[in-house]
Amino acid sequence: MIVYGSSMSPYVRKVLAFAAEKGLDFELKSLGLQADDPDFRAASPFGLMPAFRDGDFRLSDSTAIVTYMEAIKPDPALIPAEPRARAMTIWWDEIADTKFVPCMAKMFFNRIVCPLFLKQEGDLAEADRAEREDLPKLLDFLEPRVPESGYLVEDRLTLADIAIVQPFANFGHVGAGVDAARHPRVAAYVAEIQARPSIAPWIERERAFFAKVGYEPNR
Ligand SMILES: N[C@@H](CCC(=O)N[C@@H](CS)C(=O)NCC(=O)O)C(=O)O
Repeated sequence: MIVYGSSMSPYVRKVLAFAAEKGLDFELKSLGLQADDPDFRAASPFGLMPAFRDGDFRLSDSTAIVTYMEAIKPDPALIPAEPRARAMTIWWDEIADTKFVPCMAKMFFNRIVCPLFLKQEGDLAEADRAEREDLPKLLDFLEPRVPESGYLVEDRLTLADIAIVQPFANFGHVGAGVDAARHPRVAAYVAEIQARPSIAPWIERERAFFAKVGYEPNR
């Protein structure tokens, strides 16, 4: 199995973490945004990462890819079978992809992607506004929904947790950490899930990259 993309993308890191939690054997083919690699393009017609290949089967979109992984290797179950738990898991995945990631992207794109990869000035005002106005609203939403168990669905690890914590790694990269005094449950929850061996090494690798290129969050 091949996953195409960069772990810096929360969508890609979600797939990498999911595959690792499943114990699937995969290789990451590292690519930048809109890469023209023909294998990547064959799997991702719109040029979005992650893309995926298993033999002659090609696919893109993180949720589609993890759905395939769940079907070919049901154990351990990361997308529950029980109807309500299953629906809630997909809901959390969607919240991650359509609420948390777009908020994070305003900061990550303008503070990191623009200066570091595109060699152009980012819209720092937009990044600051997202951090000041959008992020606290999302954290206020999440704070009362983090259960005592430390898992969002079925009191055990599911795709819901794997998806929701990914943008938080990028929040960290851009210097927008969670204030544990204001959002203590979120802070503890994110730290716990991110520490899993399926996730932590990717974040470490990204931090090492930023340290190597001398990146300091530009705010
Ligand atoms: N819904 C897709 C979103 C994928 C996506 O937007 N990936 C971004 C990177 S985080 C990308 O490849 N962007 C390149 C572009 O927009 O041209 C998924 O879940 O995989």
